[in-house]
Amino acid sequence: MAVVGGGTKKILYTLKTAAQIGLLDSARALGAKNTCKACGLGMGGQRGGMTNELDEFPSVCNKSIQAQSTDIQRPIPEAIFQHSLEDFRDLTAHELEHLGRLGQPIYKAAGDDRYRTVGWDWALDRAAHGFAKCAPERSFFYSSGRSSNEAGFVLQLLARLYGTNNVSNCSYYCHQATSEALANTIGTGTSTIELEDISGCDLFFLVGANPASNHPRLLHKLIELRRRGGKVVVINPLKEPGLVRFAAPKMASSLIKGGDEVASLYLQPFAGADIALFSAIAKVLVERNAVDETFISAHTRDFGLLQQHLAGLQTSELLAECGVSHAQLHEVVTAYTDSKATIFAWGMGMTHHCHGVNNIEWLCNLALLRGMVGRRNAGLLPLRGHSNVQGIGTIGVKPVLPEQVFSRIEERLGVTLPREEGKHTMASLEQAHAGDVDAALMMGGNLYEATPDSDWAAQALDNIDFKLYMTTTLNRSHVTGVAAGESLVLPVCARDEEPEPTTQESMFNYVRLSDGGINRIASVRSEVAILADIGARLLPDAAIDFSEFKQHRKVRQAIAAVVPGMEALADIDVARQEFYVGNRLLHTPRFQMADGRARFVAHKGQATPASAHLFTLLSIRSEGQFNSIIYEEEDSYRGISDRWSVLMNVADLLELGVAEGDLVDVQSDNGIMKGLRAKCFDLPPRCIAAYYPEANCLTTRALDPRSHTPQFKSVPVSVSAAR
Ligand SMILES: Nc1nc2c(c(=O)[nH]1)N[C@H]1C(S)=C(S)[C@@H](COP(=O)(O)OP(=O)(O)OC[C@H]3O[C@@H](n4cnc5c(=O)[nH]c(N)nc54)[C@H](O)[C@@H]3O)O[C@H]1N2
Ligand SMILES: Nc1nc2c(c(=O)[nH]1)N[C@H]1C(S)=C(S)[C@@H](COP(=O)(O)OP(=O)(O)OC[C@H]3O[C@@H](n4cnc5c(=O)[nH]c(N)nc54)[C@H](O)[C@@H]3O)O[C@H]1N2
Ligand code: SF4
Ligand SMILES: [Mo]
Repeated sequence: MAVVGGGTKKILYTLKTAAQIGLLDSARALGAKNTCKACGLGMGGQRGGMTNELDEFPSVCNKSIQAQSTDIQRPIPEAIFQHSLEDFRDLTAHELEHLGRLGQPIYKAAGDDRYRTVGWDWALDRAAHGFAKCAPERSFFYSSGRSSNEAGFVLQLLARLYGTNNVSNCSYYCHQATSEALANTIGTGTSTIELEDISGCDLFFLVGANPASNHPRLLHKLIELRRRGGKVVVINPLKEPGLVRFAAPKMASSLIKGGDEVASLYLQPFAGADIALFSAIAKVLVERNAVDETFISAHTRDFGLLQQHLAGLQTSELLAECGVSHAQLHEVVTAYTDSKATIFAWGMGMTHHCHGVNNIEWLCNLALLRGMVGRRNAGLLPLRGHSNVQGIGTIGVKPVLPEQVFSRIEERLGVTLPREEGKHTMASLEQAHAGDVDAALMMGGNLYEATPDSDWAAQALDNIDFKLYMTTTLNRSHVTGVAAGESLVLPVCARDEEPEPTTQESMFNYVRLSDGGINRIASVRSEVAILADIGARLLPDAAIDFSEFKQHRKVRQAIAAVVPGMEALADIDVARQEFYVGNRLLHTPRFQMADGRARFVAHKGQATPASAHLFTLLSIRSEGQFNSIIYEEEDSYRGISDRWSVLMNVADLLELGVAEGDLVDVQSDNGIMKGLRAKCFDLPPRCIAAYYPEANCLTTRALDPRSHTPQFKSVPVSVSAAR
């Protein structure tokens, strides 16, 4: 097969002439006993295919099928790698992902302009060499949330025995604010409810999330809730069409009538102004004596502080700050006081702000005020992103291990771990940008496109001498920010191809077992085996025999021995018994705080810092993407056919003299997006929305000081008609 020169998109031309693109058997994939790879809601596992933990079946989910679609591709033909990095960078994210599966290790030497395929033995030696020649404190290890508990555990142990706690995961771009806030208020860091509790609640607050696209099966639950007379309150600046009405594919009755109503009440505060709204709700609850005094005095502390704080606020000022009317405030408070069992759920609209932790502490305040945490059918539900992001955190892929896990690893595995505090994701990239990182391992994910301030991110990554990626398909990180240093990319099995079973934890704290076992591409390897092989080469004298960890059961036994609540993992492959992580679900008000009481926290809303930019940009996801993986251009629920679009309020369009469909430029302190197609949308004035990851050329590196999460959803920008 010849590599064809000339013109753009040469690689695609090569592929076309080779006619090699094709799909491998997909029918088996959908029926097999594996956890759904896409979102954190959790589906499949030992119940099979699309069944959930309540045995609800069948419930086809578009996202799950999309996630399979890139895994079941044929391997990328070897000749493609004769192309230069520049050719690869010409491709769109969609084209890169759809070149096929990475079938063999590829390597690029420092300064070279292209990858070449290499053998496994050579690649593993090189991987170990890349870390052996650097000082551990000048390295970091990152994992996305698609990898298994087993791979995550071996990754963090490898890093720590090598000598660094610089171990982080994508939750530092995602739900870290949730973990911080919940630890500070109720003493645990995850959902207090299980899926079944949604079947028993009568009110559901859905704040800063768009599950119609991002957690599709949640919509069935919300429609069921509406049908039994319950209410859904949506709080979101953007009027999401999929949260107004939704046609649930599982429900024939829903499809026939053209969809069901989802939101009973839709509040649209200004972006980033939610705390003003939450404060107003809390103030009215207190003024109306509609708080649960018995619960507050028996199970909480610091209510006095909150009362004092609320007394100093004016309701009308709070409403002016968030742009919600008195009538709507009255409606939401009435819905809440009428409810006997309320659930609060939230997503990235809460966490992607410099006050992300404060936002979530306020949601906790609202729940605690009416005793809605620590009982059946009521509680707190963070809507997690990746299908195993919660598990990756539970088993220790984080910069600071809980003291108990740390000491148990040392005692029970007979090793000594480093004591220095590890760095979170952005801190490691800052270190890289300063030229102080020599080696990095990235298991899954797409750090370049996930990070704010794209040019800066590329530079930070390019400053790392040796980069090791583990992936199923190619993405922009493998071809951007790799020009200067050495880069090695290893092809891994997808979840259903794992040679041995693996486990995953859902956002309801439910641990599933995936059988794996489908052999699509013989030359790819399991993440656990790769890490164990690197461990054996890099740390031959370690107190742990990494080769033993190639047996996933051995890894699970180690996790069960050191992570409290995970004991049932030890024999899950024999018992085939999926389980809830211990001490997480809160069906009684016993909080894991020193005094057993949950805590109220009183923060002011965030004053918007003065800026020359008059608009605030929210970066959002479309129906046709999973993070940086773009499956299709179209965003069906929002009726947008082109990702290079910007959603704007009609008054702003008029003021700029721009008609719907015209092109506009959006500029921040970091960059510019030129020629975005204006789409008239129902969102507050001066607030605009554009798609992530493209919008990361505009986002800034401002972080929430408490969770270190970038403010992806409140970026100061200017908008003008395209020149
Ligand atoms: N199809 C699909 N599914 C996915 C993903 C995907 O990319 N595609 N990604 C996965 C991942 S990793 C994650 S984390 C989740 C993300 O799922 P979501 O949490 O739903 O994430 P987003 O779409 O980024 O943003 C959610 C909503 O926040 C709103 N919002 C923005 N700013 C504010 C604000 O200041 N206040 C309030 N109240 N709302 C605000 C936006 O309008 C948007 O509707 O989805 C997971 N599932
Ligand atoms: N502006 C802006 N930026 C954001 C966000 C936003 O809303 N706005 N959202 C943030 C959020 S919530 C998140 S979670 C991050 C996402 O950040 P990441 O998790 O780092 O990125 P993804 O795009 O999910 O990674 C997709 C890649 O994972 C690899 N992959 C897929 N499956 C597997 C597998 O089974 N094993 C391995 N080893 N690799 C696999 C493939 O290379 C695929 O291209 O982005 C963050 N960045
Ligand atoms: S809702 Fe999430 S976990 Fe369930 S099938 Fe869809 S993508 Fe998978
Ligand atoms: Mo996420």
